[in-house]
Order: sequence, then structure tokens, then C-alpha cells
Amino acid sequence: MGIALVEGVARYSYAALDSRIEALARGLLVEKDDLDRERVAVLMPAGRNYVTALHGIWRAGGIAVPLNVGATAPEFEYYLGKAGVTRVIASRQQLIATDPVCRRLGMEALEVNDLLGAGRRQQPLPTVERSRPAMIVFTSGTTSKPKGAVITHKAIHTQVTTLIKAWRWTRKDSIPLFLPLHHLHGLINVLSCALWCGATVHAFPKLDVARLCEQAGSGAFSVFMAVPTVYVKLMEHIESLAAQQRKAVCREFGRMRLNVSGSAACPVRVFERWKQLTGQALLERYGATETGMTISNPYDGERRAGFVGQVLPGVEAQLFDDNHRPVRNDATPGEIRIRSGGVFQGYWDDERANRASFHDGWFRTGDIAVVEDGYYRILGRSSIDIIKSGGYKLSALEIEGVLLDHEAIRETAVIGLPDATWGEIVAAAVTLKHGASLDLAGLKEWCAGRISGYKVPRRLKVMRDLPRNAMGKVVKTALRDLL
Ligand code: MLC
Ligand code: AMP
Repeated sequence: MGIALVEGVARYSYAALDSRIEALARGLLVEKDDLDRERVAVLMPAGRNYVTALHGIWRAGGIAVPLNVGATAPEFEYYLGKAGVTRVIASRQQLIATDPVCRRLGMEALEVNDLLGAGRRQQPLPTVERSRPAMIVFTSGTTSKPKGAVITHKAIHTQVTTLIKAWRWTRKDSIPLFLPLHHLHGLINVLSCALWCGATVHAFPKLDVARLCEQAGSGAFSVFMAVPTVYVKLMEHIESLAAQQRKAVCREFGRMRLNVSGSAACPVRVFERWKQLTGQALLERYGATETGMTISNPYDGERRAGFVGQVLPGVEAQLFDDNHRPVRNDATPGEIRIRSGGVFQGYWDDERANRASFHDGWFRTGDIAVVEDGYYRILGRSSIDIIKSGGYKLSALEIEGVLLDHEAIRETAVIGLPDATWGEIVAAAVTLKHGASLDLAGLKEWCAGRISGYKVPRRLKVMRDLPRNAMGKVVKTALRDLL
């Protein structure tokens, strides 16, 4: 069997990975027959241990809760509590960072190595039906705190097999993995699709544009997937290279069989510049944590800049108006709603959110689109309180909730502002308490340790009053124009 993972100079075969996964599953089970929906958190960067932990939990019948390695202690505590996690599997570095929280919650925190030898070799592994939940993935939304999307094995199976077919994955493929593994883009589209079909994953602990270009330039990859921000960063780097090196990197990106962009809108200028540099027409696709990928530009055929493409096989998509009526005319904007075997089961322990998110069996994405000749074009979101920065979905309300704890801040309104690199950046408008003062550097420093780096405001506007309507509600559109 071939190589499943490349991590630095180490290469791991599928067979070696498989026996490690079984050993970990047995280490988790010890005397039990089945973890039976026990929630086990996974907290580590891409690599052999991540795959061992994720699949080990699955084989033992547990529910994996992949978490952000950059989460702060309060965020971490929220995720563990909300999902009812009982054990955490972490890398050494994460173990040290999260130990105080785990101790406080009386939770067992382990490294992969602690579990590998802990089970009995003859211990049978349970049969895990596809209808069972496989993981809880936290996603921000229109509520202040992130919600845990429960995704079954069946939904993962549907999502992965759909993409393998649509994008022609084969075992000959090799792909770099540098996106975070607590979201579907890295976890399903890159890691799971590759491992499903016997391809090779090159794991990077984080985005390292220089190393990526070096390896891409030596022909190491056949497929590349990233958020638009990564393509912007890659192009900046490529343009800074000496002529010969630049030529080699561009040539090798051009020789790959597929470059995909998603998780946020790919600006037309990024599509065009990438094509100019490498000759590759980026394949833009659309999806969400709750649905997996649902709309994609074609593998063969026209890839339209500024469009997310056509509905994937096996997926039903329909535009709806504000009164839950299907939009009959494709040129009329409507909310994209989805039905498919890839859709999640519901939010963990959140009946209110479940009621609000489904209507007549359709999942409401909150994204507004039009359709032209079968190609979807995203116009925006139904809520201004959702910000997409570098492919991360952020809740303005969650950030506002944290900022209000600042001793100088009386009121705040958080919005996303357009940005050429990040898509949007987080901006906070605040009014201050009497006699208080605040600057951006001070605010950033205060936020560290409270919210993940990517949620921290990059702009601060201190105002005498926030713009409000006659009802006293902050008018965020007016604020956006002001900023
Ligand atoms: C990092 N920073 C960000 C940021 N990421 N700021 C705003 N938005 C972001 N997304 C900040 C850091 O806090 C830091 O600030 C500075 O930028 C440099 O940090 P870094 O970690 O060195 O950045 P970098 O490695 O360049 O990260 C950029 C990135 C990352 C694009 C690789 O943002 C990323 O991995 N994004 C992908 C998210 C993703 O996978 N989304 C998929 C969701 S699933 P300071 O002040 O400390 O210097 C989904 C479904 C679907 O949406 O359709 O796929
Ligand atoms: P998440 O909850 O992090 O999975 O983010 C899902 C959201 O990302 C979707 O609802 C869209 O708003 C956005 N999204 C994903 N892909 C695209 C794309 N290609 N273009 C525009 N928005 C996208």
C-alpha cells in the first residue's frame, strides 16, 4: 500500500497508520465494547497523530470534537462544556496550554502515545453504523456563541464520495494540508478525500508560504486547495521571487491537475491573476459546515470567475424568498437552501437553533444568490452579523459580547469591512465610559487570551454615539459606510 502521510522528512504508509489507529481505538476502549457517543476532543495540528486520534475515536464508536489549536482558554472551556467532552487528546504543546482548563473541568487530557499501548490486543472493535454521529464541528453563526454541528458517518461518506467523483480524485494524487483541521475545508475536502482514495497528504503544521512554494516548485503536489486569502499570500510571495524561481513555481502550479478555491468568495481579480501567473483556472466551489460542499464549478467545462458553479450531483439546492416561497425566476435573489445526504444532523444541544435553521426539511444557509445559466453567484449574506475573514466564519455578536467586558467600553458594534487580503476584516466601533480611553494596540493586547487571534478587531473607531434608528437599534450598514 502507498504513502498516506508525509510529515517533514517522515513518510507513513496506510498500513502503519491503520495499525496505529486500531491501537488507539483499543486504548480508548480499554474494557468497554463501544465508546457509545462519548465525546472526545482532538486538539493538534495536521499530522500522523491527528489522523490516528480522529480515526481511532471513530473506530471505537466515539464522537470526535476537533478543536482549534489556537483557541484561548475561555473558548476551549466553552467548547468542552458545550459538547460534553469527557476526554481530550492533544499534542504535547496543546496539552500544556490546556492543562489548567482540563484540570478545572475534571477532564482527562492525553497524548496519542499515552493511548497506543493502553488497550488489549485482542479487544474486538465495535461495528459503527453510518447513521451514528461521527463528529461535532463548532461553527459561528448569528447567535453569540459558536454552535456544534453534529455530522454523521453517513454525511461524511456522502460528502467525500461526491467530491472524489466530481473532482476526479485518485490514489496517484498528492496534496498539501495546511488549513486548520477544526473546519471542513481541511478536514473533509483535503484530508478525508485524500485518505479515502489512497492518495498522499503532505501535512504542514501551519501555513508556510515559502516552504509550500518550494515544494510545489519541485513538483510535489498534483492537487492544491485553499481559501482565497492563501492564494493572495501565495501570489505576493511568488511575485517577490527571483525570475528563475518564480518561473519554476508558476510552471509547477500550472502542471497540477487541479487548484481549488473556497470557504469565501474568490475575487475575480484573484482568479484572473492566478490564471495569468500559472495558467490554472481556479475551480471555485461553495459549501458550509452544516452541508459539506454543495455547489461547484465543473472539473471539465467552463469555470466562471465570480460564480461558485453548479449544484453538485446528489444535492438539491433551491433559492427561497423571505416568505419561504421558492424563487421562480433565477435572476431574482433568494436564500440558498439545501437538501442532501451530506447535510448535518442538527446542532448539538440547541433545539432553538435547529428550529431556526431548517424549514420544511431544507437547511437555510443564510447566503443570498442568483443563478445564471445554472451557475450560482453569491451576492452576500442575509445577516450582517456574520463576517468571513481569511475563510473563517466569525460572529459579530460573539466578539461584541467579549468586548463589552472591557472596562473602558460602554457600547460596541462589530462589523466586517472589505479587505483585499482577508476578504473582510473585523472592525469594532465603540463608545467609552466617562473619562476612559482606548486605542487599537491596547484593545488587541486585551483581547489576547480572551478570543482567538483571527477574531481580534483590526480596526477600532471610538465614537461619541453609535448610529441608531428610531427604535434605538444600531444601524450596522450606516456604520459600515462610516468606517
Ligand atoms: C490569521 N489572522 C487572521 C486570520 N488568520 N486575521 C483575520 N482573519 C483570519 N482568518 C491573523 C493572526 O491573528 C495574526 O495576527 C496574523 O493574522 C498572522 O497570523 P498567522 O496565523 O501567521 O496567519 P496565516 O498563517 O497567514 O493564516 C492565514 C490563513 C488562516 C488564511 C492560513 O486564516 C486560515 O487557515 N484560514 C482558513 C480558515 C478555514 O479553513 N476556513 C474554512 C471554514 S469551513 P497578529 O495580530 O497576531 O499578527 C467552510 C466551509 C467551506 O467555510 O466552504 O469550506
Ligand atoms: P462555515 O460555517 O465556516 O462553514 O462557512 C460557510 C459559509 O462560507 C457559507 O455559508 C458561505 O457564506 C461561505 N462560503 C463558502 N464558500 C464560499 C464561496 N466560494 N463564495 C462565497 N462564500 C462562500
